[in-house]
Amino acid sequence: MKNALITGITGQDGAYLAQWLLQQGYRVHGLVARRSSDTHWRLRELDIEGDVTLIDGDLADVSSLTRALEASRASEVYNLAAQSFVGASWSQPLLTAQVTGLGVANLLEAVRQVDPKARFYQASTSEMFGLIQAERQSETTPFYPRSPYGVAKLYGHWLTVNYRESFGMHASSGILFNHESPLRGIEFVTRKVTDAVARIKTGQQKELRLGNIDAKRDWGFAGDYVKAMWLMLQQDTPDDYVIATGRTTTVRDMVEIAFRHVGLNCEDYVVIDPAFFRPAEVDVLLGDPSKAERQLGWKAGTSLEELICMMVDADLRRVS
Ligand code: NAP
Ligand code: F7E
Repeated sequence: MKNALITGITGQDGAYLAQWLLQQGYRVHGLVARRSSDTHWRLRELDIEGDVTLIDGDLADVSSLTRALEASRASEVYNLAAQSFVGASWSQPLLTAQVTGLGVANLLEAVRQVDPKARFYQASTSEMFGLIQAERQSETTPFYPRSPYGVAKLYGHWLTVNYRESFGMHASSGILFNHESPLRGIEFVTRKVTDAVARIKTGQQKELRLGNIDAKRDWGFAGDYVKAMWLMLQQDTPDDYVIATGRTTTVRDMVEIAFRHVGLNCEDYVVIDPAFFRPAEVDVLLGDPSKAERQLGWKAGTSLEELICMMVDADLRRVS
C-alpha cells in the first residue's frame, strides 16, 4: 500500500485528491494547519474524514514538514496548500509570499532531506500567465504574473523545476487553470454566484454584487483536475503540464448560466460594485492542454454548463 501526503487536504482540491487516492488504494495523510475553528467540512461532505490521517503542521514551519514526512513515510507528496485567493494577495502580500512561495522551498527541502526519492507535485497556476503573451497558453508560453499571488506561485514553480534539474528529484508542476466544484471556497466568483443564485431563488438574498464581469476564464471541474495531478506522479519522468479545458467564457456568461438554471434573469439581480475590482486584472485565460492529452491521456470531462448547474444544485440543497 502506497503512502501519500497532501498539504492543503482541507481545501477544495485536497479533499477531491484524498478521495481519489483512497479509491486507488493509498494510505492518505494530510497536513492540517491549526485554525481556531473547524475546517474539515469538505472531508465530511465527501464522507472521507475518518479514512485519512491528519497531521498538524504549517507550510511556513519546516520542522513540522519534516515531521509530517517522517510520520507519513509518503512516497508521493502533493503540495496543494497555499494562500490561494488572488484578491487577498494584495492585502496580505507578505503572508502570500511566505506560504504560497517560500512554503514550496520549505517542503522541497524537507523532502530532499527525508526521502529525496519521493515524488513531488507542485500546484502551479494559470495566474502565472497573467498578462497573456500568447492567445492560448501552453507549457512554453512566457509568464507575466499580475498579482502577489501569481508572483509567489511563479517562485514555487521555478523552484520545483530547479530542484528537478539540480537534484534529480521527481518533481512535477501542474499549471492548472481555474477549476471549481460544489466544494469551492465562497470567495471565488463561481461559488459566490451559485450560492447567491440559490439564496435569491429561495428569497434569502436580494442582489449579487460583482466586480469585473468582462474577465474571461477557462473553467473546469476540480474532480477531473485532481486525476491529472496523480497521473503526473505516475509518469517515469517528471515534467510540467498545462491542465485546462481549452474553452474560455466571460464571468458575465457564467453568471447567466447560473441564473438561467433556476429560471431567473441575471440582469434583475446583478449590481456592479467597484469594491470587487482588482488593482491589476488578468483579463483572459485560455489553456492549451494538448500535452496533457498526449502524454498523460488526460482530458477535461465536464462542461461549464454541467459544472455550474452542479454547483447551483448543491447550493440549493445547502440553503433549503
Ligand atoms: P483552497 O481551497 O484555498 O485550499 C488551500 C489549502 O491550503 C487549505 O487546506 C488551507 O487550509 C491550506 N493552507 C493555507 N495556508 C496554509 C499553511 N500556512 N500551512 C498549511 N496549509 C495551509 O485551494 P484549492 O482551490 O484547493 O487549490 C489547491 C492548490 O492549487 C492551491 O495551491 C492553489 O493555489 C492552487 N491552484 C488552484 C486553482 C483553482 O482554480 N482552484 C488553480 C490553479 C492552482 P485551511 O483550510 O485551514 O485554510
Ligand atoms: O476570479 C472576476 C475576478 O477569484 C475570477 C484561484 O483558484 O484561479 C483562481 O483565481 C475572475 C477574476 O479566481 C468578482 O476579477 C468579478 O477576473 O474566482 P476568482 P481567480 O482570481 O481567477 C486561479 C487559476 C488560481 O490559481 C487561484 O488560486 O472573476 N470577478 N467579480 C470576481 N472575482 C471574485 N472572487 N469576486 C467577485 O465578486
